[in-house]
Amino acid sequence: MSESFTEPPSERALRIKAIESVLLEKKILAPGAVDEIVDLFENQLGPRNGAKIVARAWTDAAYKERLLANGTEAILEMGFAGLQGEYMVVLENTPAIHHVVVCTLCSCYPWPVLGLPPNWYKTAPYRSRVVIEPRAVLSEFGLDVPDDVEVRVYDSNNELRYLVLPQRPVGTEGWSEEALAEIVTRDSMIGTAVCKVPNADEGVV
Ligand SMILES: [Co+2]
Repeated sequence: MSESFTEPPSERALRIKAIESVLLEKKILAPGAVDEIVDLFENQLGPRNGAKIVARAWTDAAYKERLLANGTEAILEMGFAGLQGEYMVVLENTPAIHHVVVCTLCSCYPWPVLGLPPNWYKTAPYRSRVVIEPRAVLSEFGLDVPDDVEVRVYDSNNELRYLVLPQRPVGTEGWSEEALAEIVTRDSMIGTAVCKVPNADEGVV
């Protein structure tokens, strides 16, 4: 919690803060509004759409088939489409293959299903390193992919955006679609995490 342990903000962050301060001072912006909007798009609204897609695919085999055959159409079927999601391809993670998504050129990201990209997704180290040493990068995210699982890196671009369909965790048999959607995280749909049953690891500590 101590301020003294936090990194100094980046130049861009400082610039944004400065703009925010001016807008607040001129009473154009309500205090906290920017943080709320960013949080809404980055963590709440955006990835919740993708989570609904994943939960549906986990519980409806026919839907999953359509989703993998034509991501754009099947995602539209759930009501999600638009800017930065005009052409979608869904990559299914299996016990043998783990997919992870990047945009090596800039920060292409499927807005209609994931919202705004997290900051790390836009950084040069992630964009370059995940292609060269995906296992090492995933490990830094806390995800150690077993050696017998193949890691495939997909590079997004202007025309094409990817959504990872994570594996359904063991122990979720009989769960409702709504309950399943709750455990689908943003990072699991980028491929830098896997879905877990909450508290499944606890008790070991
Ligand atoms: Co891009």
